[in-house]
Amino acid sequence: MSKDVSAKVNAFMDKVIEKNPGEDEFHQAVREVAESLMPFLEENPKYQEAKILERIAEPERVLMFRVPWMDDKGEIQINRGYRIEMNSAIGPYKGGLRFHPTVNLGILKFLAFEQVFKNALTTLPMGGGKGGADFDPKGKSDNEVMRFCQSFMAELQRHIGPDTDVPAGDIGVGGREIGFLFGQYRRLRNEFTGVLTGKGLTWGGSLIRTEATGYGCVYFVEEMLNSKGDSIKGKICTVSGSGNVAQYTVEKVNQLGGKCVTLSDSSGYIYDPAGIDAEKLAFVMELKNVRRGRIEEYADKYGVKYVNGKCPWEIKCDVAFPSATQNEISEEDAKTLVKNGCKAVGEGANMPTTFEGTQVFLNSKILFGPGKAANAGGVATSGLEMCQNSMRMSWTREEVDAKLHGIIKAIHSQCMQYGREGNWVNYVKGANIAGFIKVADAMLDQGLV
Ligand code: NDP
Ligand code: 2IT
Repeated sequence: MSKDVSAKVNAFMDKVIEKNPGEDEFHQAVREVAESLMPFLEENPKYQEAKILERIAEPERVLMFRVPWMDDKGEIQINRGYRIEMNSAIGPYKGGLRFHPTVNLGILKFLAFEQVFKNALTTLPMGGGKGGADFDPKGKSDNEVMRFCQSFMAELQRHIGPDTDVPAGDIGVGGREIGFLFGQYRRLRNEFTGVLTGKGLTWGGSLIRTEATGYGCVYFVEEMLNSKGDSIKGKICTVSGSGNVAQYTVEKVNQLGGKCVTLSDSSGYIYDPAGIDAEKLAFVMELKNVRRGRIEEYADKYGVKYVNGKCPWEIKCDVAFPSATQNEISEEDAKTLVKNGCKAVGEGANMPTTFEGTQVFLNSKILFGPGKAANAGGVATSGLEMCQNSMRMSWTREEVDAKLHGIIKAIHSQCMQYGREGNWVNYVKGANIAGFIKVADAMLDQGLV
């Protein structure tokens, strides 16, 4: 980047930081996009004159609210709920809800900002939003989770709707939570609509939505590898996390003939050099989705290594699938992965690589699929769920999977179109520019909004 362009990024970021103090993850996400976009904006002054980037970095609306609920002991608990309605230029706000004790305004703003670009890439008409609460579902009974969800929705319901804002799951919000949230919305509003996605199959959910983020991420990596005449088949893969995204990443890698050798949770990781096959994956699903236990149990059950307090990036692999949380791959981790011969990274999680780690991947010119492209299969299938709800129809598993696969291919092509640099593709730049153009053009068309 020229000195002049770099000075423009810094000047823009100084203002963002001044206006949003202490929101480190938000600054990080905006900086990555600004760095990709600035040279493009220099060549396309219409976007600069209309201050589109400055407008996109400012949420349309931020909601923060009290969530009081009563625990099983009869004690009153108070959490903080949020919904960031970031951008609705191309469709209703759309994005997940995260329930995790680390949730704060800056984290949700980074996630909502990423979501705007990601949703634009899906080719579907969805704006960007994100929400959640600093509630920790770990160790809570089903009844406590239900009472929390009901209180959360008692406030959120007045701000959302099938044509306004359509939340879904994210960390700590899966099928159980979406059920409690939907039940409360339906009761308070006396309407049965597609106001949430990730619903159960008997009450408006879509086939493949549960699998979609993991499947989509593997499809995206397969596209990147195919573009180099290679494929997942025979590849050793490291996966972090052991929740929704990680589980279905392992399932799809297995189907395509690769081998996943790690999984993790916030306590540590397991290393199974023989590979996490279908039977072991079924154990993980029962452990994590039903018993809600720790991944360490896998090591006990299958007699493999468990490493406490670390992420799996020291394990040699061909492909890495970070699928737990933000900033889980440091600069050092990225260097280790590249040194050990890692050829491709598919970001199942949102912004799992630090800013410095991303530079390592880009400089080494490996195939690096950033979250807003690689994990867009989840929200894309949410878009397909909305579509089925509007039609009051449902598609078969094969139909939804084929549409998901087509969308991932389209995202990959958009990244190639805008990210090609010689015979290498900078997918970060490609995803940022392609996502930006769609939203920016809609904003230009719609006047000063
Ligand atoms: P889940 O809650 O199902 O699983 C999260 C996993 O990540 C768990 O294994 C959890 O471990 C681990 N984890 C969470 N927070 C931390 C942390 N602070 N440090 C270390 N490990 C952590 O969530 P998902 O699988 O749905 O989400 C994973 C990632 O994928 C997130 O970044 C999310 O934003 C992203 N994503 C999710 C989509 C979806 O459709 N669900 C779509 C696109 C992206 P533990 O059990 O110990 O907390
Ligand atoms: O980060 C994400 O894209 C999600 N958590 C899924 C959002 C959605 O609306 O399905």
